[in-house]
Amino acid sequence: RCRVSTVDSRALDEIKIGGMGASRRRVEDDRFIRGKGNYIDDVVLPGMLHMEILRSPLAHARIKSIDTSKAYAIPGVRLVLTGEMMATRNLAWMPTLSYDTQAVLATDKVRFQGQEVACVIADDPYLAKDGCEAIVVDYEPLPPIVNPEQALAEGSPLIRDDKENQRDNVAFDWEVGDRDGTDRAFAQADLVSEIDLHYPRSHPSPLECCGSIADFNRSTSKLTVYLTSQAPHIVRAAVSLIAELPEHMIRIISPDLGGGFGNKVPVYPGYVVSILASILLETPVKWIEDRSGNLISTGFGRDVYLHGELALRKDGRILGVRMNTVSDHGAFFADAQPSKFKIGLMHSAFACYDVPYAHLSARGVYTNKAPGGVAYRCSFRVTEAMFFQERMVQAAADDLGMDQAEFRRVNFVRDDDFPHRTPYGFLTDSGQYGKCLDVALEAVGYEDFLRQQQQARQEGRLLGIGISTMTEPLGAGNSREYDILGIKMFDSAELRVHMTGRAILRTGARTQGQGHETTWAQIVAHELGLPSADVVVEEGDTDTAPFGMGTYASRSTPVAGAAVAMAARKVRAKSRKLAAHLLEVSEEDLEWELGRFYVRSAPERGVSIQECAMAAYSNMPDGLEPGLEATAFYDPPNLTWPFAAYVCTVEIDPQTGVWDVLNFVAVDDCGVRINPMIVEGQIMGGLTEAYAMANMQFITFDSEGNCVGSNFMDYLLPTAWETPGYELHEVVTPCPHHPIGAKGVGECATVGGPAAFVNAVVNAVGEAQVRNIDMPVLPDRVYQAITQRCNVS
Ligand code: MCN
Ligand code: CUN
Repeated sequence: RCRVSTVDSRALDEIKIGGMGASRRRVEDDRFIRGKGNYIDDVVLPGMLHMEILRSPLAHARIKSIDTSKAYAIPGVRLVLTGEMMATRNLAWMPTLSYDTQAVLATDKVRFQGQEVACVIADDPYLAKDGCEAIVVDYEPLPPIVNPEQALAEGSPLIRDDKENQRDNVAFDWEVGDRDGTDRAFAQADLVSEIDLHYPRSHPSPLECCGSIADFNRSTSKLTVYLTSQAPHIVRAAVSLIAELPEHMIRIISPDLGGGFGNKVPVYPGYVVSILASILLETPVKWIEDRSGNLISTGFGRDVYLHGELALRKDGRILGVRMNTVSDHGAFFADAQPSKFKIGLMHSAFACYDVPYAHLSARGVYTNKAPGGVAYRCSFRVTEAMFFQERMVQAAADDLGMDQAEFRRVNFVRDDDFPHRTPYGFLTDSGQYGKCLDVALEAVGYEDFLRQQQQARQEGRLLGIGISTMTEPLGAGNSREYDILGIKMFDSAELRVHMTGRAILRTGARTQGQGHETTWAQIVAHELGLPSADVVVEEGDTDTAPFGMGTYASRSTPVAGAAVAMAARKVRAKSRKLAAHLLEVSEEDLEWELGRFYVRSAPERGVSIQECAMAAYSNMPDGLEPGLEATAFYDPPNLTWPFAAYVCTVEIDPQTGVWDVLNFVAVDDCGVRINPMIVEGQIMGGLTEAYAMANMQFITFDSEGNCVGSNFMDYLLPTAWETPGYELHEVVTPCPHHPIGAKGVGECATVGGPAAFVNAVVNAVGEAQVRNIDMPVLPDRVYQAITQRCNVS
């Protein structure tokens, strides 16, 4: 499907070679859909042993003793590792990506249900599992803490008694913004709108769970680890620090990934123990996480409570914002996020609105739940930020008695107001917010729908419309402000053009399904005029890929993608020298068109990029280094700021509370689109996840800290049956600082989508009737809202 609207000859040339703007078919899908992918569980090494993890059945308990003798008695069991044994090698605890510590295997206490207590390594995975079952752990139960309220209550048991100076269950207290200015704004307000919200804990649930195969070779001292990671270079650094092995002796290979969605960013205990086991046994050790293990123990998303306030003027202008969040981090503060920002980029809220003052105070707490917090297509908690923002906006418009769309329009940053300083201090650089909203409202038939809604109400039918508009920061970093554990967030790309004009491109990003193998080649095609089919893309092997911070926070196109363009431009610059030599003119006399240099005064005299490539190996001018390769490191000047306007209409069955999506219109502006089809796929996938969170997904815990939702019977994934249809539109505002004008898009729909669904249901019930229904907006909650006129959580 070709979606180029201005069909000029340049665009047609790009389509022909599969360059920028071409909806090129995803090259990786051929192997994926034929079952020919090479995932972690497909990797089999000679002599490989298998590891299983014994997990804690209790949420909070002291470990009195662990008896492993019965496990060792099972033939085929080779090694049993406990926290005590890890401690003798100083590996019982490891640092997290947020300057906290996390138990690798529990020594003193278990702090959440599902925590790693011991590992058994055996000849096959079944024996290893038998071994786990034979281990006898004597626990002394302690009172579990399952929510922030309990955690912060007077006299509540201390979860992190392992930390020397920890006196309570507070992981951090953090604030940002202008407190005094915000107080002044509230003092001047005609009206203050308040709302309490909870973004529940949810789980990314990639098709493939996590796993690792560690292979330590004593004779070369080299450690090779196949591992499910969105950021292999960070893992290499972490392993080097944790295991005290030199970096050049560590090779992390992240093979094909069956989805990540943020689940595969952290470093998990299973990785670390499999590595130690391989070093001790001098044979490869494989650990494959099962689904329950994944759901109860690995990186979750959200779990944030908000008290939000907006200071409003009668005419609809927002004068100030106050946000007060409490986030539940589980037993360890293990979020992966930029070091400076304790609650991620939550303070990107209200970036699309022209608000003079804002203040955010954020408190993170420990509870007896699995750690994580930044996962599930969130871009460092931007998901929560935008959900809170758009729910606050809807409530405020209602308090003012103002039309939802009009309220947004009145407060939008205007097209000519860029660069714009957001109320919390980010700098946004481009966007056409009003236009995007207009396109969405037009597509959904806004005025018409409002009339229908009135009419329907008189007939006892409940129709609703929800809007969500937001600009979000994608693409950390710029190394001045963004780092993880001090490692600056830039990226790199390496391009090698062979003599026949075919090329290999490598980056430090790691695609998990986003289609980098397709789109990076398109960027090279656009810059060099090589057909994208002639460019192979490789990611995920730290021995061959140049350094990079990995794929998350939709940072690949903004950072690694920019590095790809810059590396290709270096190759083009060198090709120009070769072309000048071949054409016997000076470089200044040459012009460039897609794939060809020609002499300005004689356009018929030219050489193709392929001829330049051959010359780089066979006919280079004196003094010019042979070969045609380039590496570029890219440190972006700013984040990219895509915008989205999502509008959803729903109808509720008043007898049951079941709601159906009538229509969903999505207008995304992610700047220049490299591959429109892939962008649309990202948006549809993200909207489906948004729908899932709004409608069906949450992981809850009972009062004992038992995880309710550790399987797909309880934790629901949307299938084609439930998933609504979407109508997609685009607006293009190029990113002013990105080399090809692209902005990130991978998370836009998951970030902006949920509020559109929830706003629509609340609107259908009637804002006068109910202020809020917490996600997931289950039928019983909706029914309660209809019949009892109350807030429902
Ligand atoms: N793209 C484009 N034009 C643009 C922007 C992006 O053609 N203007 C293309 C890119 O080239 C890339 C894809 O869209 O092929 C997504 O790009 P980008 O927005 O840069 O996001 P990332 O590649 O960094 O992907 C990360 C993002 C995150 S953080 C999560 S979580 C997530 C998501 O992507 N996980 C996914 N989408 C996913 N999609 C799949 N299939 N699987 C996951 O695990
Ligand atoms: Cu937060 S999930 Mo994605 O950034 O890997």
